[in-house]
Amino acid sequence: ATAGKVIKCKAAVCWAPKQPLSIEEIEVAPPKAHEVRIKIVATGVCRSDDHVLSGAISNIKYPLILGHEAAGIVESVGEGVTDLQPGDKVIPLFAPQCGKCRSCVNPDSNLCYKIDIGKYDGVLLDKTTRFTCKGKPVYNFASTSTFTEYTVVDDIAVVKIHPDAPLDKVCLIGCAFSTGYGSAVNAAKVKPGSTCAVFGLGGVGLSVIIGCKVAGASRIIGIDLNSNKFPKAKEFGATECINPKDYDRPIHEVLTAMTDDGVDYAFEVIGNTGVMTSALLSSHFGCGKTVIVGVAPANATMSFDPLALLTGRVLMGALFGGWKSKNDVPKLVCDYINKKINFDGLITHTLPFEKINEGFELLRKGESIRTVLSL
Ligand code: COD
Ligand code: ZN
Ligand code: ZN
Repeated sequence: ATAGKVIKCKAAVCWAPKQPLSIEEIEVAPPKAHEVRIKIVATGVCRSDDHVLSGAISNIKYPLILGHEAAGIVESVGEGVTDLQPGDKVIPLFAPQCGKCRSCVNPDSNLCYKIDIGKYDGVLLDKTTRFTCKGKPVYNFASTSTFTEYTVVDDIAVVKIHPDAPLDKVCLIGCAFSTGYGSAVNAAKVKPGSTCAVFGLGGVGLSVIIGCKVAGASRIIGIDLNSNKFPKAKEFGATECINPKDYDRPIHEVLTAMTDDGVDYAFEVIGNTGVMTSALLSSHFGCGKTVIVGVAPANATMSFDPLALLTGRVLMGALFGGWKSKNDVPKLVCDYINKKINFDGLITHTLPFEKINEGFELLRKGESIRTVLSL
């Protein structure tokens, strides 16, 4: 009944940084060719959304609708959309997969050229947006914009998932879980019996721990400045947790002493360039691998003695856990349904969509791992 028509609905509009999101009535235009209109059912509150709210991302365009970790149901599709139909359960993809660009055709890369993160053009592929509020266009965020009852995305930025999937849980496959878990099993390729160090025990860091455990690591050391994060980390599989504040020497020295000259795999899941160097130096000089998962502030640089790499260490990064989103997200959903993976414990809070600002407060106070908003 709504197909082909403009939908009026509620959305959390970000008019400017450093102020609460405001729940507004917006208009959502019908999907154009190769676009999909989705009814969002559940969406998580992620640190990256908060980075925009805090003003940390300078090249973003306002007003916009944030949110990129979600699950929903297709309301209608534009011309030429062949892989989706109304009623399908879906997950929007902030890391799209066009299937045609140099990265998409390379089996070893997942960084599709059509990704908007970093560029922050804030529009769909046709360079316009489907949202308006109070007569003004409202920009998209991360190809997805999920803090709204309805959104429109390009068909390369959404994928159909199994009809049995619980949307209020699998929304985390849209960001936190996949990013962390894939960093361990895909990017680092953690081996059985190995020793891992995970710096930062937020939702993404805990998902790295889940991945290390599934991969068979025998020691998983969690590192965080907030010791309140330790019980949860241990629940997910950390064998030890340490707080840098409890030591008067650099944390990489503590770790190398604990691990017979360094860990096999180190993960930076904070976005702090100093911690990135610590992670690198915590890894074994001859065979350690370090994966950067956190996004550092704009213009930040990392510095270290290149000898650190010359002796055999590997330093790499991965976005969205290295997953090719359209191919891999449905498989991760099936792994969840079949209980091969579980991340329910990441969801510490659930709130109605209207309380979205409370969700951000919980994240800022360090009280929540993930808040899932229901629409
Ligand atoms: N040393 C040790 N621990 C620290 C330090 C420090 N110097 N600073 C902060 N911490 C701890 C905090 O106490 C907290 O527990 C943890 O680090 C960070 O957790 P959260 O809850 O703030 O963040 P997450 O887990 O939700 O996400 C963190 C990322 C940095 C991974 C995230 O913001 C990010 O960059 N994501 C990956 C990039 C990406 O894919 N972006 C696109 C969509 S998200
Ligand atoms: Zn995210
Ligand atoms: Zn591509």
